[in-house]
Amino acid sequence: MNVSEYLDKIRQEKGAGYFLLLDPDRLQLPEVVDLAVKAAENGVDALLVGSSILINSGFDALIKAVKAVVNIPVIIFPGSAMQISHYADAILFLSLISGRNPDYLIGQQVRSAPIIKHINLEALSTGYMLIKSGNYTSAEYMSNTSPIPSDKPDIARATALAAQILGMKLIYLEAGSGAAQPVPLEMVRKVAKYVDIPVIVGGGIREPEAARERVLAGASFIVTGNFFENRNNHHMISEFAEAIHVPQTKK
Ligand code: 1GP
Repeated sequence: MNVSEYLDKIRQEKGAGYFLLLDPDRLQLPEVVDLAVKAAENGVDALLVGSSILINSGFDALIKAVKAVVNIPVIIFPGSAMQISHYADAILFLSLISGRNPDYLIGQQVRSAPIIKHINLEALSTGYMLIKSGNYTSAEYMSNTSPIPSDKPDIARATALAAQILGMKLIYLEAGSGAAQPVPLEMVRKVAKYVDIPVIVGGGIREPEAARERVLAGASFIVTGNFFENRNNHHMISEFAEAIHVPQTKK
Protein backbone atom coordinates (compact mmCIF):
# COMPACT_ATOMS: atom_id res chain seq x y z
CA MET A 1 0.00 0.00 0.00
CA ASN A 2 1.43 3.39 -0.96
CA VAL A 3 1.00 6.52 1.18
CA SER A 4 -1.91 7.84 -0.86
CA GLU A 5 -3.81 4.57 -0.33
CA TYR A 6 -2.87 4.59 3.37
CA LEU A 7 -4.28 8.11 3.77
CA ASP A 8 -7.54 7.08 2.06
CA LYS A 9 -7.78 4.14 4.44
CA ILE A 10 -7.24 6.38 7.48
CA ARG A 11 -10.06 8.68 6.34
CA GLN A 12 -12.38 5.75 5.78
CA GLU A 13 -11.60 4.05 9.08
CA LYS A 14 -11.10 7.02 11.40
CA GLY A 15 -13.09 9.79 9.71
CA ALA A 16 -10.04 12.06 9.66
CA GLY A 17 -6.28 11.72 10.11
CA TYR A 18 -3.75 13.36 12.38
CA PHE A 19 -0.38 14.64 11.10
CA LEU A 20 2.32 15.86 13.46
CA LEU A 21 4.93 18.20 12.01
CA LEU A 22 8.58 17.83 12.95
CA ASP A 23 10.56 20.97 12.13
CA PRO A 24 14.31 20.23 11.88
CA ASP A 25 15.11 23.87 12.63
CA ARG A 26 13.24 23.95 15.91
CA LEU A 27 14.27 20.66 17.49
CA GLN A 28 17.55 18.80 17.87
CA LEU A 29 17.81 15.27 16.47
CA PRO A 30 17.31 13.41 19.81
CA GLU A 31 14.23 15.56 20.53
CA VAL A 32 12.84 14.84 17.07
CA VAL A 33 13.32 11.10 17.52
CA ASP A 34 11.73 11.20 20.99
CA LEU A 35 8.71 13.15 19.72
CA ALA A 36 8.33 10.87 16.68
CA VAL A 37 8.17 7.78 18.91
CA LYS A 38 5.61 9.39 21.22
CA ALA A 39 3.55 10.50 18.22
CA ALA A 40 3.47 7.02 16.70
CA GLU A 41 2.56 5.47 20.06
CA ASN A 42 -0.26 7.91 20.75
CA GLY A 43 -2.42 7.88 17.65
CA VAL A 44 -0.67 10.14 15.12
CA ASP A 45 -1.28 8.78 11.59
CA ALA A 46 1.72 10.27 9.77
CA LEU A 47 4.66 12.55 10.44
CA LEU A 48 5.40 15.60 8.33
CA VAL A 49 9.02 16.77 8.17
CA GLY A 50 10.01 20.17 6.84
CA SER A 51 10.89 23.73 7.56
CA SER A 52 10.35 27.12 5.98
CA ILE A 53 14.12 27.74 5.90
CA LEU A 54 16.13 24.63 6.91
CA ILE A 55 19.08 26.13 8.72
CA ASN A 56 20.15 22.86 10.30
CA SER A 57 21.87 20.48 7.92
CA GLY A 58 21.32 16.72 8.07
CA PHE A 59 17.81 16.51 6.58
CA ASP A 60 18.56 13.01 5.26
CA ALA A 61 20.01 11.82 8.58
CA LEU A 62 17.01 13.16 10.46
CA ILE A 63 14.48 11.36 8.25
CA LYS A 64 16.53 8.17 8.37
CA ALA A 65 16.64 8.36 12.19
CA VAL A 66 12.88 8.93 12.42
CA LYS A 67 12.12 6.11 9.96
CA ALA A 68 14.20 3.77 12.11
CA VAL A 69 11.92 4.25 15.13
CA VAL A 70 8.38 4.53 13.73
CA ASN A 71 6.08 2.52 11.48
CA ILE A 72 3.79 5.37 10.42
CA PRO A 73 4.61 7.18 7.13
CA VAL A 74 7.12 10.01 7.13
CA ILE A 75 6.04 12.61 4.61
CA ILE A 76 8.21 15.55 3.54
CA PHE A 77 6.49 18.93 3.85
CA PRO A 78 9.07 20.98 1.96
CA GLY A 79 9.85 24.64 2.38
CA SER A 80 11.83 24.50 -0.85
CA ALA A 81 13.17 22.17 -3.56
CA MET A 82 16.19 21.52 -1.33
CA GLN A 83 14.14 19.46 1.12
CA ILE A 84 14.05 16.05 -0.54
CA SER A 85 15.19 12.72 0.87
CA HIS A 86 14.99 9.17 -0.41
CA TYR A 87 14.50 7.98 3.19
CA ALA A 88 11.00 9.50 3.30
CA ASP A 89 7.86 7.60 2.30
CA ALA A 90 6.34 10.46 0.30
CA ILE A 91 6.46 14.20 -0.28
CA LEU A 92 3.67 16.77 -0.34
CA PHE A 93 4.35 18.17 -3.81
CA LEU A 94 3.15 21.67 -2.99
CA SER A 95 2.16 24.48 -5.28
CA LEU A 96 1.50 27.75 -3.41
CA ILE A 97 -1.76 28.50 -5.20
CA SER A 98 -2.90 31.30 -2.86
CA GLY A 99 0.08 33.38 -4.06
CA ARG A 100 1.21 34.80 -7.36
CA ASN A 101 4.92 34.11 -7.03
CA PRO A 102 5.83 31.93 -10.04
CA ASP A 103 8.81 30.42 -8.24
CA TYR A 104 6.50 28.83 -5.62
CA LEU A 105 3.76 28.06 -8.14
CA ILE A 106 5.98 26.09 -10.57
CA GLY A 107 9.68 27.07 -10.29
CA GLN A 108 10.64 24.99 -7.24
CA GLN A 109 8.59 22.11 -8.66
CA VAL A 110 10.56 22.11 -11.93
CA ARG A 111 13.79 21.94 -9.93
CA SER A 112 12.62 19.11 -7.70
CA ALA A 113 10.62 16.92 -10.14
CA PRO A 114 13.63 15.18 -11.77
CA ILE A 115 15.12 14.39 -8.34
CA ILE A 116 11.80 12.98 -7.13
CA LYS A 117 11.63 10.77 -10.24
CA HIS A 118 15.24 9.70 -9.83
CA ILE A 119 14.79 8.53 -6.23
CA ASN A 120 11.31 7.14 -6.95
CA LEU A 121 9.64 9.14 -4.16
CA GLU A 122 5.85 9.12 -3.99
CA ALA A 123 4.61 12.66 -4.66
CA LEU A 124 1.22 13.84 -3.37
CA SER A 125 0.12 16.79 -5.49
CA THR A 126 -1.12 19.45 -3.06
CA GLY A 127 -2.67 22.88 -3.54
CA TYR A 128 -1.10 24.86 -0.70
CA MET A 129 -3.07 27.89 0.46
CA LEU A 130 -1.85 30.44 2.96
CA ILE A 131 -4.67 32.02 4.96
CA LYS A 132 -4.15 35.30 6.82
CA SER A 133 -3.87 34.49 10.48
CA GLY A 134 -3.34 37.77 12.26
CA ASN A 135 0.44 37.73 12.48
CA TYR A 136 3.06 37.84 9.72
CA THR A 137 4.18 34.23 9.27
CA SER A 138 7.46 32.69 8.08
CA ALA A 139 5.67 31.06 5.14
CA GLU A 140 4.33 34.45 4.06
CA TYR A 141 7.72 36.13 4.33
CA MET A 142 9.72 33.31 2.76
CA SER A 143 7.36 32.85 -0.18
CA ASN A 144 6.94 36.58 -0.75
CA THR A 145 3.21 36.11 -1.29
CA SER A 146 0.03 37.55 0.20
CA PRO A 147 -2.21 35.12 2.08
CA ILE A 148 -5.93 34.91 1.37
CA PRO A 149 -7.85 37.13 3.83
CA SER A 150 -9.46 34.97 6.52
CA ASP A 151 -12.88 36.57 5.91
CA LYS A 152 -12.89 35.71 2.19
CA PRO A 153 -14.01 32.06 2.07
CA ASP A 154 -15.28 32.49 -1.48
CA ILE A 155 -11.78 33.32 -2.74
CA ALA A 156 -10.51 30.30 -0.82
CA ARG A 157 -13.06 27.90 -2.27
CA ALA A 158 -12.59 29.16 -5.82
CA THR A 159 -8.82 28.69 -5.39
CA ALA A 160 -9.27 25.18 -4.02
CA LEU A 161 -11.64 24.24 -6.83
CA ALA A 162 -9.13 25.48 -9.42
CA ALA A 163 -6.54 23.17 -7.81
CA GLN A 164 -8.93 20.24 -8.03
CA ILE A 165 -9.71 20.93 -11.69
CA LEU A 166 -5.98 21.18 -12.37
CA GLY A 167 -5.69 17.64 -11.02
CA MET A 168 -4.23 18.22 -7.56
CA LYS A 169 -5.09 15.52 -5.03
CA LEU A 170 -5.08 17.43 -1.74
CA ILE A 171 -5.74 20.95 -0.46
CA TYR A 172 -3.73 22.34 2.47
CA LEU A 173 -5.31 25.30 4.27
CA GLU A 174 -2.39 26.83 6.15
CA ALA A 175 -2.58 29.61 8.73
CA GLY A 176 1.22 29.39 9.19
CA SER A 177 3.24 27.78 11.94
CA GLY A 178 2.55 29.44 15.27
CA ALA A 179 -0.34 31.41 13.76
CA ALA A 180 -2.27 33.61 16.16
CA GLN A 181 -5.54 32.18 14.81
CA PRO A 182 -6.15 28.87 13.04
CA VAL A 183 -7.99 28.83 9.69
CA PRO A 184 -11.57 29.98 10.48
CA LEU A 185 -14.24 27.29 10.70
CA GLU A 186 -16.40 28.96 8.08
CA MET A 187 -13.56 28.86 5.58
CA VAL A 188 -12.82 25.18 6.33
CA ARG A 189 -16.52 24.38 5.95
CA LYS A 190 -16.98 26.23 2.67
CA VAL A 191 -13.81 24.86 1.07
CA ALA A 192 -14.42 21.27 2.20
CA LYS A 193 -18.00 21.39 0.92
CA TYR A 194 -17.01 22.87 -2.43
CA VAL A 195 -14.27 20.41 -3.44
CA ASP A 196 -14.19 16.63 -3.61
CA ILE A 197 -10.54 16.22 -2.66
CA PRO A 198 -9.40 15.93 0.99
CA VAL A 199 -8.60 19.11 2.88
CA ILE A 200 -5.65 19.35 5.28
CA VAL A 201 -5.85 22.12 7.91
CA GLY A 202 -2.89 23.40 9.94
CA GLY A 203 -1.36 26.37 11.65
CA GLY A 204 -2.13 27.73 15.12
CA ILE A 205 -4.05 24.67 16.37
CA ARG A 206 -3.19 24.39 20.07
CA GLU A 207 -6.29 22.77 21.55
CA PRO A 208 -7.92 19.41 20.83
CA GLU A 209 -11.28 21.18 20.61
CA ALA A 210 -10.02 23.46 17.83
CA ALA A 211 -8.83 20.38 15.96
CA ARG A 212 -12.15 18.57 16.37
CA GLU A 213 -14.17 21.61 15.28
CA ARG A 214 -12.20 21.70 12.03
CA VAL A 215 -12.80 18.00 11.44
CA LEU A 216 -16.51 18.54 12.03
CA ALA A 217 -16.33 21.43 9.56
CA GLY A 218 -15.03 19.00 6.93
CA ALA A 219 -11.23 18.80 7.30
CA SER A 220 -9.83 15.37 6.40
CA PHE A 221 -6.44 15.88 8.08
CA ILE A 222 -5.27 18.11 10.91
CA VAL A 223 -1.66 19.22 11.42
CA THR A 224 -0.07 20.34 14.65
CA GLY A 225 3.55 21.42 14.96
CA ASN A 226 4.53 24.24 17.28
CA PHE A 227 2.51 23.02 20.25
CA PHE A 228 4.51 19.82 20.65
CA GLU A 229 7.88 21.52 20.42
CA ASN A 230 7.31 22.07 24.14
CA ARG A 231 8.01 18.76 25.91
CA ASN A 232 5.53 19.65 28.63
CA ASN A 233 2.72 19.25 26.10
CA HIS A 234 3.68 15.76 24.91
CA HIS A 235 1.15 14.08 27.20
CA MET A 236 -1.62 15.71 25.10
CA ILE A 237 -0.80 13.96 21.82
CA SER A 238 -3.37 11.21 22.46
CA GLU A 239 -6.01 13.81 23.36
CA PHE A 240 -5.50 15.48 19.98
CA ALA A 241 -5.65 12.10 18.24
CA GLU A 242 -8.95 11.26 19.94
CA ALA A 243 -10.38 14.65 19.08
CA ILE A 244 -9.43 14.28 15.41
CA HIS A 245 -10.53 10.68 14.92
CA VAL A 246 -14.24 11.40 14.60
CA PRO A 247 -16.07 8.46 12.97
CA GLN A 248 -18.28 9.49 10.02
CA THR A 249 -21.42 8.67 11.98
CA LYS A 250 -20.62 11.39 14.54
CA LYS A 251 -19.89 14.04 11.91
C1 1GP B 1 2.65 24.69 9.87
O1 1GP B 1 0.45 23.83 9.59
C2 1GP B 1 1.67 23.64 10.24
O2 1GP B 1 3.06 24.59 8.58
C3 1GP B 1 1.54 23.52 11.73
O3 1GP B 1 1.35 24.76 12.36
O4 1GP B 1 3.14 24.82 14.07
O5 1GP B 1 1.15 26.32 14.27
O6 1GP B 1 0.93 23.86 14.65
P1 1GP B 1 1.65 24.93 13.93
